[in-house]
Amino acid sequence: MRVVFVVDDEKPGQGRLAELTFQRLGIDDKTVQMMFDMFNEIDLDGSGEIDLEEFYRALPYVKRSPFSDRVFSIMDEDGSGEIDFREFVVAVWNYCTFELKALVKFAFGLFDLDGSGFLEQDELEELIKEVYGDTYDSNVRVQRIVDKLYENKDGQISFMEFQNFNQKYPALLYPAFEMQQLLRRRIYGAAFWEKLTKARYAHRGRNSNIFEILNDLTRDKFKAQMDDLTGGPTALPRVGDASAKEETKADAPASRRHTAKF
Ligand SMILES: [Ca+2]
Ligand SMILES: [Ca+2]
Ligand SMILES: [Ca+2]
Repeated sequence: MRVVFVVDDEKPGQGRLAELTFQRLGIDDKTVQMMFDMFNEIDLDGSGEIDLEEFYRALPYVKRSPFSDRVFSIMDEDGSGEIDFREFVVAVWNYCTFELKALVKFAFGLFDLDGSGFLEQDELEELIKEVYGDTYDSNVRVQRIVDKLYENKDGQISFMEFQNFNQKYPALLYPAFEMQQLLRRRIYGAAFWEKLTKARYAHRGRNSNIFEILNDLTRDKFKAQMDDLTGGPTALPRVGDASAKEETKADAPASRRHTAKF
């Protein structure tokens, strides 16, 4: 049975903050519903959030690794350990509206695990293993690309080098593009996302990242705005209790994410 999405502050990621976020991203009701259907499909136990186990079940071709755990934690914006509906929509929108260069930058940022601004050899190997999985060692074409990437390098690759390399050898990140295409097709079709992608970069500029777009729509800022409006603290739904201690803990991963390169 299809569950219709209704704004409900009692449910994590389905309250007013979610509604405002979807509006900001230019996602109409029909698309929200489509993403809600997908979200409910992944949320096997019907808890209203996606946990790590459900995440991996939804992606049976992904083998669990530090990298895929990192993808999950990036989606889990408030660090609650589960992905609520708002976090899900933001992540899907962000990924599906990346233009080529932004997708390359996203991949670069994901694998620059120590945040040095460069991909060191171990990070690069991790990237290739993750993107190509177990077939990496036996994939002659990928091996050749990797050898090329290491040629004349000082053991670290800057974003510029990485980007230039991708232009010459798009096969390196092909699986990442393919995943974007699959996701786009599954949700609303490629044409729809092409339109949103154009709108994203036309309205917000080439360097806009998701944090700038939603800058005043973070959980804490939204809460402060609502407090101003209502003259008192607003109870926002969150997992567990909203004690001050948990607030600090939950905020840590989010602020760390701002330093990641998207
Ligand atoms: Ca669940
Ligand atoms: Ca969460
Ligand atoms: Ca690095």
